[in-house]
Amino acid sequence: MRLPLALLGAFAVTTAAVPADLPPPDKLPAHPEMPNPLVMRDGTKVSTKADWEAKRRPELKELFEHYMYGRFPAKPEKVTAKVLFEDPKALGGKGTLREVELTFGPPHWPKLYLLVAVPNGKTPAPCLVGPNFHGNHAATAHEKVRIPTAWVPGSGPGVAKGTNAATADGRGKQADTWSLEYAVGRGYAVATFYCGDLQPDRPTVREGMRATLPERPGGSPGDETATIAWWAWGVGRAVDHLLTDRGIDGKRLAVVGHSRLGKTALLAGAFDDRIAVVIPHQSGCGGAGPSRSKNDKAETVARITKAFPHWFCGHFTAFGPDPARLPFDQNGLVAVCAPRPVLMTNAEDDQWANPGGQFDVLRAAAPAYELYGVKKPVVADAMPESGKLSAERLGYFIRPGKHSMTPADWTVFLDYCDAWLK
Ligand code: GTR
Repeated sequence: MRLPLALLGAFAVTTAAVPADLPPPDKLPAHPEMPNPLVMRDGTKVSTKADWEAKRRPELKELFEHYMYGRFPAKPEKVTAKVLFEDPKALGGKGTLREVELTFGPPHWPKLYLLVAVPNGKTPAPCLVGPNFHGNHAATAHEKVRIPTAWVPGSGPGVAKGTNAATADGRGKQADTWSLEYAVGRGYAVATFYCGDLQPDRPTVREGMRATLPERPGGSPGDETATIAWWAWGVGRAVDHLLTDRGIDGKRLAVVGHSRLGKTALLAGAFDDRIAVVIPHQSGCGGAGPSRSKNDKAETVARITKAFPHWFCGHFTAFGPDPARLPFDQNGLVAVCAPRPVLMTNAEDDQWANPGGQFDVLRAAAPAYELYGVKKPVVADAMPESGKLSAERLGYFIRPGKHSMTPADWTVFLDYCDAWLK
């Protein structure tokens, strides 16, 4: 059942109803190890694909909504698109670049601006879609690309000191991060949007999509839709549009995101079955990294909920002192993606994102894939060697270097997509 939360004119954001009997975090039993995704709350183990799909998978999704990301908003009734510009000879003549304004609510709601690069002469093309940190204008120097008017992080390219306003100085400064020209050269479309247009990345202000929810007396309830869930929902709106774009093959969509947006990519993939391949890049805690971390250099639930309380719902903060009480770990979220391919990509110097813990998560998600008859979802018991892509259905990659999304990472994303989408 889906319940309306905000009724504004003809539009409503609805979110899933969560069973009333879910105990508060401190009343949950502790599981020191990552829980088996196939074991139901009542202790029964599902052993068929039918029971997984009808019982355990929906239960897991509800648990993730209630205790971690907040209620996942439903699809809006309608998404309208207005093309802001189109250049058929962009990206060194290899691609068509367009920017589309997506509206899905009344005029005062945020809009999503989707930058779409499509390879010329190779359509309908598979497409990687994902949110960006600083604005579409940073992903390409193309002068027609819109500069965000919403709040942007002060650390972004072309943002003057002491301001949170994007400027034309940022144009193309993160072209490598999105590698649009390279991707179209390999026959892939790429679609990206600035996450802050939907939900600015700051904790204290009630703005963006969050402001469309009714204020509740006593503050936000523990399961209110949090920032990462709004970003992931935005990926779904981009997908709504991409499915109407004749240049794009809607059956071959991959979601990609870096770091906090990698957490977003995993959640988006888990909650939107239209996405065929899921690539959380260096996503760490709250993404593909385990909440029950055994790596003392990695980010913990306590640290992340203190620094970024708005990324998760209120209940998640309560698990900081004792993550063993979580009724799931991130292997459960990967399991929700089954049988679709998931690739975790990492860097050796980025221990904060817990590359080793992510490999454990990958392995602990395998039982759900096995229900679909996938024989060896993960390549091996040990982490693949550095620089070598393991392109299994539960794929893994680690390279030398640090926390960043680089052209070399795009080579790996697209090699993996070649294996699963070509
Ligand atoms: C860090 C945060 C990480 C990661 C990263 C990023 O400060 O601790 O969880 O999300 O930011 O998004 O770049």
